[in-house]
Amino acid sequence: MNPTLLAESIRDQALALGYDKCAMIPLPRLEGYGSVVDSRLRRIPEDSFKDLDKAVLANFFAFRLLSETYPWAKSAVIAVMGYGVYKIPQNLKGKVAKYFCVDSRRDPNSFEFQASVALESFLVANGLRVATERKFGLLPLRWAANKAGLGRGRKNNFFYTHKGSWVHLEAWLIDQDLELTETTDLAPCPINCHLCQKACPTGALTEAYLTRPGSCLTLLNALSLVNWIEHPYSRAAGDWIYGCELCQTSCPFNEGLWREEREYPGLEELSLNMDLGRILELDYEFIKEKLVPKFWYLTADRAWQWKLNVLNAMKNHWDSGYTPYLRHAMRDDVPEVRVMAQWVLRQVYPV
Ligand code: B12
Ligand code: SF4
Ligand code: SF4
Repeated sequence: MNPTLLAESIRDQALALGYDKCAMIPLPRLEGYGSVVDSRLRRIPEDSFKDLDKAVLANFFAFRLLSETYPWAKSAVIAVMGYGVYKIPQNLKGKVAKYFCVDSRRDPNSFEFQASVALESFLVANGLRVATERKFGLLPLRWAANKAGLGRGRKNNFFYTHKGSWVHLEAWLIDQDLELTETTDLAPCPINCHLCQKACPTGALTEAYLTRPGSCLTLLNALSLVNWIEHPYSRAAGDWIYGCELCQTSCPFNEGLWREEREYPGLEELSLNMDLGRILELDYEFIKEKLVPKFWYLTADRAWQWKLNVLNAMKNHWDSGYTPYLRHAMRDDVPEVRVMAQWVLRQVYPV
C-alpha cells in the first residue's frame, strides 16, 4: 500500500478502536532524548538520592539504542488514549494513584488492553514487522508523543492532550518509513506557574521538566523496598500507599478533566478489601492473589510492603480507630511489619 494511505489507515483504525490520537514518526526524529536526560542528570544535586535517580534512568538506557537493538525498525506508531473516565472507589482516592486503579497494561479484561492488541493485529495484518512492550514501553513515550505533535509536554513532565495528563501512551516500532504527525493548539504552561513543583511533597520536581525519579513517591512506595522508619520522606508520603499524583491534580490544565462515567472491571470489588485497616488484616495469599496482579509494581516477594505503606499512612494521619489494626500488625507473620508497627505505636503514642 502507498505509505501515505497506510499511515492514514493505521490512524483511522486506532481512532475506530477508541484511541484519541495516533501518529507515526521516523526513528531519526526521536534523536536527542539521551542528551536531554544527561543534561538533567548533571543538574541534579549530589545528594543521597542521586544514585537512585541514576539507577532508574540507567534502566531505560535501551531507549537510546533503538536503532542498534531493532536495526530493522524505521518508524514508530504512537497512540494515546484517555483513561480519566472511570469511577474511583472513595477509599482509594488520595491513597492509590488513579493511574494504577485503572492500569490496563497487563489487564486483558480492560477495554484499553483489548484495543492495544487489536491495533497490533491490524499492523501485522498490513504486512508490517512490529515490536512493542506493554509494561514500560520500548521507547521514551512522552518524548515521542511530543515530537509527533500529539499534545504538549508540561513543566510537571507530563504529556497532555485536551483530556489533560490523564492519558496513557503506547508505541510500536515498525519496519516501514511512515510519517503522519500533528501540531498541537494547547496553550503552554504560564511562565510564572509553579503549582506542580510546589505540590510535590518530596521536592522530586526539582525544576520545570526535571523530575527526580529516585525521590518520586511512586518509585518509593510501589517500586522499592522502603522501610519507612526514620526515612527522610516518611512524612512527605502522606496518605499515599501506592503511587502519587499531586503534580497532576495540582495542575490547572487538569481541572475537571477526570469524569467518573464508567466502571473499571473488578475495581469496585477489589476496593472492598482495601480500607487501610483491612489491608493490615489481609493474609499474604490474598495479597498475592488479588492485589499483586492488579498493582503489579509491588511484586509477590515483597507483598508485605503494602502493610508498611499502610502503617506509614496511618502514622501520618493518625486516627484512634486504627488502634486495633495496629495491634493486629504487631502480631503479623512478617518481622518487618511487626517492627514498623512498634515504631508507629511509639510515634503516635509517645511515652
Ligand atoms: C521510568 C518511568 C517512571 C519512573 C520515573 C519517572 C520520571 N519522571 O522519570 C517512575 C517510577 C518514578 C514513574 C512514575 C510515574 N509514572 Co511513569 N514512566 C516511566 C517510563 C517507563 C519511562 C520514563 C522515562 O524515560 N523517564 C526519564 C525521563 C527523563 O524522561 P521522560 O519522563 O520521558 O521525559 C521526557 C519528556 O518530559 C520530554 N519533554 C517533554 N516536554 C519537554 C519540554 C522540554 C523543554 C524538554 C527539555 C523536554 C521535554 O523530555 C523528557 C526527556 O526525554 C514511562 C514509559 C515510557 N516508556 O516512556 C512511564 C510514564 C512516563 N509514566 C507514566 C505515569 C502515569 C506515571 C505516574 C503518574 C504513575 C502514578 N500515578 O503514580 C508516576 C508519576 C511520576 C512522575 N512525576 O513522572 C506515564 C505518563 C503519561 C503522561 N500523560 O505523561 C508514562 C508515559 C507511561 C505510559 N505508558 O503512559 N514513571
Ligand atoms: S508523583 Fe508525587 S512525588 Fe512524584 S513527582 Fe509527582 S508529586 Fe512528586
Ligand atoms: S501546574 Fe502550572 S507549571 Fe505545572 S504543569 Fe500545570 S500549568 Fe504547567
